[in-house]
Amino acid sequence: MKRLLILTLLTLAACGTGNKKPMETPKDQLVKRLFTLAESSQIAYGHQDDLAYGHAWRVEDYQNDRLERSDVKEVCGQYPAMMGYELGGIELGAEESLDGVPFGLIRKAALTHIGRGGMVTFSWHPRNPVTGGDAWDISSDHAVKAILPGGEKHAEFRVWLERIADFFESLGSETAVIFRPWHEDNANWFWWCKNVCSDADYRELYRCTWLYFVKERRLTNLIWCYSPNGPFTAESYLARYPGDEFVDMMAADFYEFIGPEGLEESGARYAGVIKDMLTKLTALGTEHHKLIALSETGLEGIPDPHWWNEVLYPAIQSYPISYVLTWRNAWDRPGHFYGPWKGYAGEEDFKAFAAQESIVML
Ligand code: BMA
Repeated sequence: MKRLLILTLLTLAACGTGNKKPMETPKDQLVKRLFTLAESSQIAYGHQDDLAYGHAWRVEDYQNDRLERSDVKEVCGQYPAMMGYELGGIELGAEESLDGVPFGLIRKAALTHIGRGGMVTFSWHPRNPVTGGDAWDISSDHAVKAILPGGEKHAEFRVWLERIADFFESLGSETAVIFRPWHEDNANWFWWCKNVCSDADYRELYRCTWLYFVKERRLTNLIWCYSPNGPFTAESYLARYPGDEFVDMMAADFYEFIGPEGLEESGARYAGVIKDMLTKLTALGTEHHKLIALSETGLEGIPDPHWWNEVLYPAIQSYPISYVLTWRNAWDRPGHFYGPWKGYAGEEDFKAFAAQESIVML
């Protein structure tokens, strides 16, 4: 009898909480989904601001709009798997982003896309906290110092963080998204870039943002993406890396610009840099156990009608990146587009790209 009792107790203990697998959180599920893509040589295609506007159109009355229109879908019949949205301006309590998109529309677009089975990544180009200029205002080398703990703008910065954290909270506790703050930091065009902010201050800025969101606000549904600009060496990539505890995804941005040498050469040069970056990201991701991605790329106005299949696809196709995102199709600037749209010269080329074996649409 006593032995039976002991046996029963042991069995119960084995079935107890100690043996239970912890519940998978929405963030765990999204991380798993992105790793699965990468491990199966699949790359999710992403487009910035896809449901909010496109080439020569925009959503006017978002509350009564089902957000079905998409330049990408009009070309290939499918939505992108990933969509990017931009939060610049939210820190000031503004109603609309720096690109004139209401934050209510951004929230609805993100939730609509996720509801359809898609994934969302957020960028943030906040104003310069010292000069009041935009994110590209590099006239002061004091902006980051001023908002760090001990700086004269720190209290104001905490209000900024509070506003952006409120936005993420409003997406709901079941919604996981990628957050990609302080990007292209190794370049020289934002007030948090290398030319106006030391490596140590940059790392503190990123960590400070993470600490506020994760530890103070308990926002645990964000995949933290670190994305400097290309090209880089492993050393220069890591020089400002905030640390494994603060980052889930090691990504990078890089665009093609057509130089005086012409289309073909600039395409080849761009592809060479992309391959070099992705080789390094592959090694870094393996070493640090992180997801990797090409978080922003493109060629403004895509003048090469074969760009998608002859330049972009061969450059990315053999790397384990979870997604590639091309930038926005501005509704009010006809030449400022990085994705396809109905009527653009490379429509057929994009269709073939979306149908490539390694490319995943929604
Ligand atoms: C840039 C341009 C700008 C835009 C900014 C933030 O690359 O597209 O027009 O304001 O991104 O979205």
